[in-house]
Amino acid sequence: MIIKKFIANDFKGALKQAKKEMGSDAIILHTSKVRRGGIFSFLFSPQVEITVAVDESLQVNSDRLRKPVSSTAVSSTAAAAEPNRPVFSPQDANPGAQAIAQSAPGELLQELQTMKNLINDVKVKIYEVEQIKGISGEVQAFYETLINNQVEKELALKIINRVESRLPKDSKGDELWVRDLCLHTVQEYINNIKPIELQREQKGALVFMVGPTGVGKTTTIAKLAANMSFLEGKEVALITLDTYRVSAAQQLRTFAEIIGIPISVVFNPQDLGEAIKQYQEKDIIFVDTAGRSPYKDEHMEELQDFIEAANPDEIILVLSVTTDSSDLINIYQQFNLIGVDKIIFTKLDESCNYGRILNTVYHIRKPIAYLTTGQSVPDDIEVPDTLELARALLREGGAI
Ligand SMILES: Nc1nc2c(ncn2[C@@H]2O[C@H](COP(=O)(O)OP(=O)(O)OP(=O)(O)O)[C@@H](O)[C@H]2O)c(=O)[nH]1
Ligand SMILES: [Mg+2]
Repeated sequence: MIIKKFIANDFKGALKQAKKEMGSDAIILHTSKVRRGGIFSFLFSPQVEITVAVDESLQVNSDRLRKPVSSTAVSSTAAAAEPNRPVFSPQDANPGAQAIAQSAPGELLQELQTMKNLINDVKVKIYEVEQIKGISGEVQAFYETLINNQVEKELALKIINRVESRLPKDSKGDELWVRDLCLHTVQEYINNIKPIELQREQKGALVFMVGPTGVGKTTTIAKLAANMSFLEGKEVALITLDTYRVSAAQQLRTFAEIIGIPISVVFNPQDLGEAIKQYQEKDIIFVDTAGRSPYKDEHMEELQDFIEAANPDEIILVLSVTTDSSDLINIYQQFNLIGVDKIIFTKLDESCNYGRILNTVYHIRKPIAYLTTGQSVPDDIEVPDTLELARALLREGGAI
């Protein structure tokens, strides 16, 4: 395998150079923006650098007319890519190897671990390269952007494979076509949007807001209650089960007073039924729960007791996008033991990692109800616009 870097003023130029020198089987491994050197570098916009790989055996077999690749090409992962050649053989060892052998066992183990990780990285990269082989350059560039926006590799590969299979042959080099198709395909993965919808004749709709500590449950209830009350003219009531901290119940009480809606503080499941009955004529009752660790059985059992006593119409799990994808999925799985109908993602203003939203909904397959984008009540909440979200996922730096 031969790996080489190409720099040009834009992606198209770099890709053209790469294709010319490396052939059309070349695969883009990485795309980045680089600044020119020199004291006046700030006067110029950054250039685009692409790292491209080509499988030599494939080159010889499939395109005999192609010009030979220049001898300056970097051939760093070549050994790993050849199946019959050991990835690390004594002959290849650098002069430092003997010194390593003489060092303390702890250091040696650490060195071995580093090598193991390196080999693993190379294996993953080769798998990735195998997967995107044959995919047109423009689509590969979107793969890089998805990865940079924290979309999982497996999912990003799925998306670009779907795009490639839909791309008409005569549109392969057409950047606008490819972009539209990518947008449309990403949108398909995030199109399950279900905000709270109250039926005209329905009264006393009961909505529980659950989730880990500090994700924004109380603030989100305040935003929804205010918007439903002021903008939609709905009758709203609040119940809080968060009696662990004096300030918690007070926080929601203050919002309720400002909005001008009733609120009850409930201490145990037995009293919850009474409170709900009291608000049966309201259009909607929001129940705020205490932020609990999803990994503590006693916390989840307590929440379950409240939910069994109330039998809510909807349980909405509130998740913050400042949490890692794998944690988001684990948290969901724990709360889903009680039952989760929808998700609200909060704090989009604090993170550009929208890939986490895509990863999470891809794995859990539950609808998104709302996104929240700041601390302001009631403004910083919205029903997701899937096109905007897809655009953010396909944009370098990703902000909506
Ligand atoms: N930046 C940002 N901050 C938010 C957002 N939503 C809530 N917050 C802030 O996050 C902090 C915690 O919000 P709460 O609403 O108290 O969170 P909670 O989930 O009710 O917390 P507990 O009840 O303690 O579990 C507060 O400072 C909120 O202002 C958001 O969309 N963006
Ligand atoms: Mg709270």
